[in-house]
Amino acid sequence: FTLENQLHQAVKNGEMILHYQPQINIKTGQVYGLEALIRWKSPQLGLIKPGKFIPLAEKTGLILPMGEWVLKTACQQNKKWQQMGLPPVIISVNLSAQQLQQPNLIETVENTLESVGLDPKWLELEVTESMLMKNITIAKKTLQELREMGVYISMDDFGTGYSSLGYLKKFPFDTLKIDQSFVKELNQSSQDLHIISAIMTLSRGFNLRVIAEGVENQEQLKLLKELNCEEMQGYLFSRPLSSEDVLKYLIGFQ
Ligand code: G
Ligand code: G
Ligand code: MN
Ligand code: NA
Repeated sequence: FTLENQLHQAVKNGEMILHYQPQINIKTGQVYGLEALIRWKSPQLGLIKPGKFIPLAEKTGLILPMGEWVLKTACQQNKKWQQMGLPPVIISVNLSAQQLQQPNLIETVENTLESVGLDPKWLELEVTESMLMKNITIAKKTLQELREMGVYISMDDFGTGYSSLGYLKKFPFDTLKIDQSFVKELNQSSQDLHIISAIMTLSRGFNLRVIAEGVENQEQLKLLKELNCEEMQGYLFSRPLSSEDVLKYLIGFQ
C-alpha cells in the first residue's frame, strides 16, 4: 500500500478525527472559539498530524471530501455543545486552497449549516494568503459571499506571506491570526514586539479582531496584553483537545 492508498482508505473507514484548540479572550476570561484541527488516527501508524498528510490530500484531490467532512463534523460538534447548554463558541475551520477554488463552496457551507442547524455566526473559516493568491478574483467573490451569509473569515498565519498588507484592503476579513513565528521569540527587546504593535494598530484601522497564535508562556502573555491583544491561542492555555476533553474544559470554564 502506498501512503496515498492508505489515506484514501482512512477517509472511507472513518479514521479521521478532529481535535479542538481553545481561543481565549483574556479580557473577558471567556473561551471565544475553538480551532478544529484534523488528525489521522491510523490503526497501523498511530496518531498522524496534518502536516504529514494534508499536502498529499491536496495533491490527490482527497482534500475535497476530507474538507467537507471536517466542516460537517466541526459544525455538528459545535451544535452538540450548544444543545448541552454550554456557553456558545465560534468553531474555526481551516480551508484548503482547493476548497476555496471550488465554485460550490458557498453551497456546501450553506447546506452544511442548514442541515446541522447551526447559525452562521458560530462558524469561522480560516484562509491563508497563499490560498488567496491562486485566483484573487474567485477568492474575493467567494469570501464576500460567505461573509454575506454571516460566516466569519479569518486570515491565518498573518504576516508571513508576500502581500499581507495589500490583502487587508482587497479581502473582507473579520479576524487576523498573528503567526506563531512572531510570538515564539517575543520578549521585551525583540523586533517582534514592533511587528505585533504595528499589526495591532492596523487591526484597529481595519476594525479587525486579532488572535495571537502559539502563546506558550507568561512573558508572551504579558507583552501581548500590553499591546492590547485580547485574544490568544496556544499551549499556555491549552493544547488541541479531543471532543471529550473540550467538554470537560468548557464545563470547567462556566
Ligand atoms: O497541529 P497542527 O499540526 O494541527 O496543524 C498543522 C497544519 O495543518 C496547520 O497549518 C493547520 O492549518 C493545518 N490543518 C489542520 N487541520 C486542518 C483541516 O481540517 N484542513 C486543512 N485544510 N488544514 C488543516
Ligand atoms: O497553521 P495553523 O495556524 O492553522 O495551525 C496551528 C498549528 O499550531 C497546529 O499545528 C497547532 O497544533 C499548533 N500550535 C497551537 N498552539 C501552539 C503553541 O502554543 N506552540 C506551538 N509550537 N504550536 C502550537
Ligand atoms: Mn489555522
Ligand atoms: Na496560523
